[in-house]
Amino acid sequence: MTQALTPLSLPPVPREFGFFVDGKVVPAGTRDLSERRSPAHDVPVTRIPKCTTADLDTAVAAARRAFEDRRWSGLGGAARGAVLLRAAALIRARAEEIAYFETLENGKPIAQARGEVMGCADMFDYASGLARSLHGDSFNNLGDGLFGLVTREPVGVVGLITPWNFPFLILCERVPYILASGCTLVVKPSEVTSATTLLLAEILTEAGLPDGCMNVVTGSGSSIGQALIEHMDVDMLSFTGSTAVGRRCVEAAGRSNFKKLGLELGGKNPQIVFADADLDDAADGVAFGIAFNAGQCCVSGSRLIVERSVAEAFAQRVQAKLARLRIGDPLDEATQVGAITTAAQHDIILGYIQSGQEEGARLLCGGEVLDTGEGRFITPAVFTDVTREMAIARDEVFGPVLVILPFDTLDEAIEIANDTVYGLAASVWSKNIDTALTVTRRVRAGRFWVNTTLAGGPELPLGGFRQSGWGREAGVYGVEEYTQIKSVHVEIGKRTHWGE
Ligand code: TXE
Repeated sequence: MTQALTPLSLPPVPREFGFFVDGKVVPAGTRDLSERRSPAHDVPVTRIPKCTTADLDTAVAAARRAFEDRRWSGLGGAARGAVLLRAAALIRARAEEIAYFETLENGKPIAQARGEVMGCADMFDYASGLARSLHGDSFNNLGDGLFGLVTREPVGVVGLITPWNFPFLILCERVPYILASGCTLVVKPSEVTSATTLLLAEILTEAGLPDGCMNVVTGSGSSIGQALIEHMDVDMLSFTGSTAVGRRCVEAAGRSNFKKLGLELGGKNPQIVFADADLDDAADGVAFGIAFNAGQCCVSGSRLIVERSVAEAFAQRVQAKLARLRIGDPLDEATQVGAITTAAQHDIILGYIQSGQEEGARLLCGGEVLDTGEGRFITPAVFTDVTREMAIARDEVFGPVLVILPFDTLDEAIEIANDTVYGLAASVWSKNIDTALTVTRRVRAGRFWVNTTLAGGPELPLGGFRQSGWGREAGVYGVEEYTQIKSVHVEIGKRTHWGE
């Protein structure tokens, strides 16, 4: 469904949000508010309450009550699916409002934000079917006296912590699947991009989700986030963010109640380009892979591993594609690359661009701060003469910084691609099916693209190998992740007594 577009302007005053517990918006009251300024315009756009740990306890208690009295998990899958379908329709109906706040808080282009919101509605559509099809297994081969069943049950109360790069998309890659499984949840969105999570809570209530099934507490990672990961009454935690905080989640689970964990962490993802690829397609994909969302993607293709015979010419093609990008005001319909979301991230990116040059890499293009008079924008940087030891080649920069590493043989390409602690995503570009499939098999990554990049949808799962995380979100696997398995042994006829 498309909506009539009106020219977008900044809000005259920041919109104040409450947090969300037990089916109701809770106004900030006497709590402090954090004011979010648009990273592209540097004006205040939202005000969000800083919840207390007592607020978190109230939210977890509401989710616990809603889980234990079976008001959600006790419904049939069809009834749960119907709520998710209604939510999908309401997301589409409010797409313009959601995209607007996503752009204001995050700085991403409005056209991109709209596309993401529509993709999110599709996640709810898909998950509604999963609520109905989720099932276990049976064993009818245990002899005449015994029948075996394997059933799936929702894990319980889920804590969900999300980052600022795709606030609504990452949320919707998880929430409909969590709800399809029958779990209830408490979400802690990033403190800089909380608005659209609060809108989703309203939408789900309007769609008929029973009170207490989706709660949202807002505030900082170090206070509310830390309290959530340590909470004794949260059965599972799904965390997306930095590797450092992912480690804290593992430690906190060990210190508290051994809650089950799903983690989606960093990436340093290879784009492997062979000389026999369609080089124009590949250059387009590589430019998109590093500049999309201003490079602030866990799945950004930040390492270009390219066959030496074409490396120089290919770098020029990528440079030409990047030079044509329209970077700037994210409220402009034509903008392709928006702002850097946080001041801290802006400093991190510029720090890497400087350290790359200090370590001896050559800055081929970009890496400049755009002088727009307001806001934070960096032009995509491409580095050559890079060695694998350099920080720009090893660390997740989380910004528009591409490093080029040439290779001579297929084995060397695979070896370079695997020379990272991460394993989130990878792309291979080749017209030779043997080459493409060999690379796909041997490079360690949870998501793979062949002759494309950053493609996705609700059916295919997300998640990483190695230090990129644990577990999978989305797809059938995504809903199963929020279930636990029970084995049921059923005696048929009279039991054989012990000792007889
Ligand atoms: O992430 P954090 P930040 C990477 C990226 C970036 C770096 C820092 O490299 O430069 O992380 O970004 C919450 N207990 N990625 O600081 O801190 C926080 O409030 C519990 C990659 O923003 O990990 C937010 O909701 N929660 C990544 C969420 O964790 C805590 C996406 C993510 O914030 C917490 C984002 C704590 N102690 C950043 N501290 C990806 N791979 O997608 C923070 N949080």
